[in-house]
This record gives sequence, C-alpha cells and structure tokens, in this order.
Amino acid sequence: MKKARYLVPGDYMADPAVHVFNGKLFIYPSHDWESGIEENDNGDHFNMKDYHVFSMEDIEGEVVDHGVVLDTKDIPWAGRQLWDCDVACKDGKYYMYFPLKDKNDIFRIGVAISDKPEGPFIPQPDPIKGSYSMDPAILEENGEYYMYFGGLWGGQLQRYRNNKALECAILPEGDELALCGKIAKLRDDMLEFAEEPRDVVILDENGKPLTAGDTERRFFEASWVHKYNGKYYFSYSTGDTHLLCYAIGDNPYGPFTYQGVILTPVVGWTTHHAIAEFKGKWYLFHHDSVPSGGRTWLRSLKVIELEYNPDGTIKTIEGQQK
Ligand code: FUB
Repeated sequence: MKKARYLVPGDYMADPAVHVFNGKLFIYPSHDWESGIEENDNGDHFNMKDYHVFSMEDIEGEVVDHGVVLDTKDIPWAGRQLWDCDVACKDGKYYMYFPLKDKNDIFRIGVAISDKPEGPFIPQPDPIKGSYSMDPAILEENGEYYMYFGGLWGGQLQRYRNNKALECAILPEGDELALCGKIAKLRDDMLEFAEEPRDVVILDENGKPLTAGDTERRFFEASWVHKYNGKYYFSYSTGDTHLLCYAIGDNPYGPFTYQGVILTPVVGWTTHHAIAEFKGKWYLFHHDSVPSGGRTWLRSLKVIELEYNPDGTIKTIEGQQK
C-alpha cells in the first residue's frame, strides 16, 4: 500500500487509535461532526459527542462500522468534547480511555469497559483520579499497562505543573524547557493510575531536553508508542507546526531521543495518528481534511504503509500526496 487509503468516506472520523485484537484490526477514532461552533485556539469547534468502532479483517478489505459504542449522554460526569480515545485489552476485558471535559469545563480522562473489542463500552461513574488534559494512549508491556497523555492549548496541559492545577495557565517560551507529555502506569484493575504521572522527556542529539521555542520538534499533543526491534518509539504531533515526529527510547518511561518526521503537514490544522503492525507490515493511520474541503474540524481517516530504514529510523511520508 504505497498510496494512502481513506477508510470511512461516508463520515468524518479523526484521531485514530489502532490495535490488533483476536487477529482483526480495530480502529477507535474521534467522531467529528458539524456542530456550528466557531474555530478557536481552545479547539471548541472539536465538539464531538460519541464514538464509533471500526474493524478490518484485511488492510485493503471492508471497513466494518460497529456503530455508536459510547455517547456523552451515558457518561455521568460529562460536560462536552469527547476527544481522542484508546483501548487496551486485559484478561478478556476491553478498557476504553477517553478524554472529556467535566461539568467545570476541565479535561479529565475516563474509563469505559466492554467484553468485546467492538463495544459497546459502559463508562465508570467518575473519571480517573488525578487525571487531566487529553489524548490518552496505552502501551502494554509484559502485562503492565502505561498511559501516555497530554496536549497543549485546548488540551489544557499548560494549566498544570507537577500534576497540580496552577492558578492560571503558563506556557513556556523560547529557551525555557518545553512542556512534556505524561506517562503513568495503570493499576492492576485498569481503572486508576498506579503512580503519579511523570514527564515524557524528549532529548535532542546532544542529550538536552527540547526547549519550548523548538516548535518543529517539541511535544504538543497526540502521543502514541509502539515497539520495534526492542526499542520504544514515542510519536506525537508538534501542533502549531503540524508535524508528526518521533523519538526513540530504551524503556516505556524514556527519556526518548528525537529522530525525525514521520508525516509532513496534511490539509487541516491538526495531525494525529496511530502506528500498528498487521499481518507482517507496518501502517500509519492518520487523518486529514481534504474530503471536507479543508474544514479543520471535519477530518477523514486514512491509512498508508509505514517503512523503516535498516538502522530503525522511519521513512518520512508526505502528508499531501498527489
Ligand atoms: O480531535 C481533537 C483534538 O485534535 C485531538 O485530541 C488532538 O490530538 C487533535 O487531533
């Protein structure tokens, strides 16, 4: 598959999380719609209210829509905006982790449970204690589960330091250290953090943490982690510079050393992805706003093959292909 394929041409889906469960590929996207809310830097126009799940037996084959699997009206603590989710499987149960603003308009991360990868998912009555910000992504490693999360601007990460809410948001600038994404191990029951979230530090080629002014490389949102040849690949979006980048580390906590660009800017402000191996090949799932004529809040899911160089680096993919 050398050319990207649109996966759900009949609807707007974004922010894919992708896993292979029971030999099938499952996609857990955000569900964009035209809510009429004006575009702003807080991302109010991303006013999503439910999730669908999709599955595929084959990467070129039919994409099956399993319908609505979780809706804000069924989440007791819901305010607004169901953003990027992820799903993990443990002991035959499927746990969906989703960011949602609570009734005070603060992003929290909730959990919903199902017996099947295709849902429906039943939400827990409250969000994860101590959770904040958005874009959860789960890594399973030797029976332990780690959540990566966080995002700037509308994702509210700048409102926190050391896992505590600030009086007011502070966004570092210039030579100040960049804000980091977060990682926390999950408790055995998968319903709470087992530890205080820690920073996911990204280093430059000299072993120095990236600075806030390094906007083409520093973390903004959309964490994803996959393993390749025993190494941990932390990939993410640079937000206002619209790149998907990656950094490599030796363990789930990092630090990770910056390597390069996976995807150059697509049409639409946001860029967000998942990377998965399926039937012996690697794929990049992401979104763009081409089918909606560039409306950045109406995004469409795509997949394209992802290739590695012999040294383990990833070959850069052009976001806007002819
Ligand atoms: O879909 C809303 C937000 O846009 C996501 O949470 C971000 O990663 C960006 O894709």
